[in-house]
Amino acid sequence: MRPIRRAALAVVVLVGLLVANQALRTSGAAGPIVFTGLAVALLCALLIAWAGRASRRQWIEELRAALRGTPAPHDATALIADVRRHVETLTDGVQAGATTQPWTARRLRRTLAERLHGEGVLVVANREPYLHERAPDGQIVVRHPASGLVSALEPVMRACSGVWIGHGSGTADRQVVDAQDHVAVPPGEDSYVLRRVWLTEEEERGYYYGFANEGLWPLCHNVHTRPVFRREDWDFYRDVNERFAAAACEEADREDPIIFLQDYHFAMAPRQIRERLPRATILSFWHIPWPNVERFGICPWPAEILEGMLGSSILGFHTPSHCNNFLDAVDRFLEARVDRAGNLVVHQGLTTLVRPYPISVEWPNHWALQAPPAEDCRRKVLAELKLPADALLGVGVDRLDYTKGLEERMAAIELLLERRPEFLGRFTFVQLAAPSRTLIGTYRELNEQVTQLVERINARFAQGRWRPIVFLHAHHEPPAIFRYYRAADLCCVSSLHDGMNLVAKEFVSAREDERGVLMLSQFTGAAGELSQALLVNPYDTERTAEAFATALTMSVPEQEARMRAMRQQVAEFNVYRWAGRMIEDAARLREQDRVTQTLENHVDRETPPEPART
Ligand code: ADQ
Repeated sequence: MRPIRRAALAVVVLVGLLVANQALRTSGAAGPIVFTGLAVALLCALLIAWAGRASRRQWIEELRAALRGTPAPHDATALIADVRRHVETLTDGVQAGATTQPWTARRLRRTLAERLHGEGVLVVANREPYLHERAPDGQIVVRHPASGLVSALEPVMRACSGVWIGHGSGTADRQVVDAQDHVAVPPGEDSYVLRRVWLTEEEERGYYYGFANEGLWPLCHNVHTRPVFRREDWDFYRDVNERFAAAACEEADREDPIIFLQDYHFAMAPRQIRERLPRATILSFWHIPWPNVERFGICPWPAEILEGMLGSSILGFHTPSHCNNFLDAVDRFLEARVDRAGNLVVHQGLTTLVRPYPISVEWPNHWALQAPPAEDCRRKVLAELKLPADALLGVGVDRLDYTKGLEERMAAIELLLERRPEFLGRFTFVQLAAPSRTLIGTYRELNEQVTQLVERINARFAQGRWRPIVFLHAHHEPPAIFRYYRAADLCCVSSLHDGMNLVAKEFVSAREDERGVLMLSQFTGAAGELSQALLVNPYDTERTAEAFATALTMSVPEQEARMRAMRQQVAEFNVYRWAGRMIEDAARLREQDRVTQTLENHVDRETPPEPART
């Protein structure tokens, strides 16, 4: 094909696809408009492609042949059939997306089967969903890690099947894998495969504790903790990303797999995978906030990180403001085209869709379904804590992390008890705090500070056996956590900055009795969705203390009205919707990619070779 004709075709196809893409993006309920946009765009591309490859004389000959009923040398039937098939797939998807049916595990499975032809998903996440640990009695036990990412993604994998590639960090992890480092999970259900990647202590220190958690984690959270960036950590980070990228490619059984990368541990992996599998559909989700551009510039390798991430086909954040911050960073640090209206970045010929996908919890929550009724949970928890039946109970459930605002929470409880003595001896706050990242000094210091603060407040207000704060510094398995959620009169989330915060949504999902009050920091992504919570600024100790008092004295009808509204919100915007929307977007991208491929293949096949130049 002549270069000029190829270029013209490429432009037309591109325009066609962009029109279709634009129509899809602005779709919502406008199904017919989308359909028309798509059909017109594809038809234009098809006709011009077909017409463009023949000269005028050929065109007339083909027309005459067609009229005579004899097959033309450049019969477009195959092309039309192919394109029609792709248009049908695309419009099926648009119609499926426009349905008002709620998102469930079943619908997610169906979406995968229909839109991605049942292709399994390859998930890459640092944290594994199940750890095998050697217990003191020598038995191997299974543990669920304290991680919002795992809580969200695990139900999605149970629904979708596929392979989860994660760091094998349990003490007995090696004992249970096969020769491919695979183990089927969940134990006893075997819904999907866990592939474990092994890291040396040195690698873990540099990549995980160093670059990811002393560098990127504080960089992305506005919590006034200085990020630490070390050259050797950065080297480990890139190398370990390469290891995970290689593992994902090994697990792929096709040249265009769907690979779903999780979080700030894998900023470099999208491009590393793209280099090995150019046709892969790569989804990346960043589970923490993305900082503003000045803050991001603190990182010594901003361009490398952005380029790594732009290997993704789709890049998801929790909120539009995180997306905008990311686009600002691309604008500042890369030579790239940023299309803000279309949420697109085009960099070195690759297009990445950058969109908000607010994460959530499964609905109904299987831990809530297994938990005893609220009355029983309350009785059991009060008995464990040796509290009377009329005690007022608050709960906090967090990893022990400086972003979660534990000290601010304790300060507000102290002020509450100082100002409102009627709660002395009546209100007990139980803090479940999972040890986290304990190799990092800042986390060990936080542990010290919170422990001392709790001791001081308890010493100040103690009455007989009663203490205002019960600090349970330990990992808790989900059944215990859900028992506390159900037993409590209030749940307090006081993060100083949080991408989403799933504890808030878990609490709501646990309260089918429609009771209990959620106090929620305004600096969480969840605050944008759960407006019926008591929103607090954790830096404002006075108002947070007042909010505790409001929660503890809230009438039952008001609790029910607020909880009902929040339950509706979380039920509808659940984690299946989160995953489903990303999968639908991925399916559209794949179909668009296939249309382009089909047109190119047909044109290349049908075009006679150019005469050799003399
Ligand atoms: P996290 O910072 O881990 O998640 P979050 O979303 O609140 O925060 O999830 C915490 C999870 O750990 C919950 O599932 C909770 O039940 C569990 N957990 C908390 N304390 C525990 C304990 N003591 N023992 C055992 N389990 C405990 C990151 C981001 C968040 C984002 C999620 C998901 O920081 O902003 O919401 O990813 O994207």
